[in-house]
Amino acid sequence: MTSPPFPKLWNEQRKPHLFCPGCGHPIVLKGLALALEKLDLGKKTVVGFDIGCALLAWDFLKVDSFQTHHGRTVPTMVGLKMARPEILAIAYEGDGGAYAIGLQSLVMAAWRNDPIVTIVVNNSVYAMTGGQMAPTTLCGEVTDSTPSGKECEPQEKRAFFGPEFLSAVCAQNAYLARTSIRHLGPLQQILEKAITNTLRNNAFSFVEVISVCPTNWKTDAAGTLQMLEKMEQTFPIKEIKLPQTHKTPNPQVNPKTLSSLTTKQK
Ligand SMILES: Cc1ncc(C[n+]2csc(CCOP(=O)(O)OP(=O)(O)O)c2C)c(N)n1
Ligand code: SF4
Repeated sequence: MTSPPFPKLWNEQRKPHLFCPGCGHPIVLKGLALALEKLDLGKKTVVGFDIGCALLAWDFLKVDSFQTHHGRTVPTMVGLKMARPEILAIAYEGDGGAYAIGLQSLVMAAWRNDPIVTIVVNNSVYAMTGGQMAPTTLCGEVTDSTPSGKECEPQEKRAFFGPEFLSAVCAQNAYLARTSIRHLGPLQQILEKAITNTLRNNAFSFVEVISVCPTNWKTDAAGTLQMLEKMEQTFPIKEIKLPQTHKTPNPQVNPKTLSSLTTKQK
């Protein structure tokens, strides 16, 4: 029997992990670990985990980590990157933290082209606090604070599209994409591309990952997949902005690895 291909950055001593069964976070974290391992960046990386279910990941991987106030992981990681330019700074947060309480910080980081990678795990609700409506809640979705389903009239009340919104203010060499937990391969590739862009071009990179929260959605396995499909139909799974740059590559990253990166999304 072969053992499952767990990344070397997997912190086995801290397993079983703290997420609920069926949660999407461990898939995102596995994709991140595989991406860091492939680019050989484990020792250079610091991840800021926001308050929300993301906080349960603080010792999930063998990388240095920070715990920040809700919605404040982006400015914290920008500050760390300014103090320690040699590191790879990653901000990891939920859609509530990113698009509600932390939106101002996120917009300004994109506007200033701060050289950090931001990963937003979009599960359509404020999960840790019991499943209240978030900016990403779908039209008609029942949450703790929308018991009759979220109303979307007028249409400006519809779900918030994070990467599309940021594309209006970000710099030419920024990278913005949306992917899903459905396929680990493309998820890992998109994360590699974001990390590479930030290191090579000293630029802002942003990945939203469509995820699941069976606990707050109150879904079984089939219901969770159904809701994931609805999310993927609402939020386009694609690269939203590719970097346009002719800058010299940063020697921190092996050029062979860079040229082998593909961007195919299923
Ligand atoms: C400054 C501040 N405001 C509010 C809270 C309460 N709070 C903790 S987690 C959370 C919601 C998190 O939702 P999200 O960012 O979507 O992450 P998820 O739990 O869904 O992964 C809130 C409002 C807090 N901890 N700190
Ligand atoms: S509440 Fe939802 S997002 Fe949080 S750990 Fe459980 S399944 Fe995951």
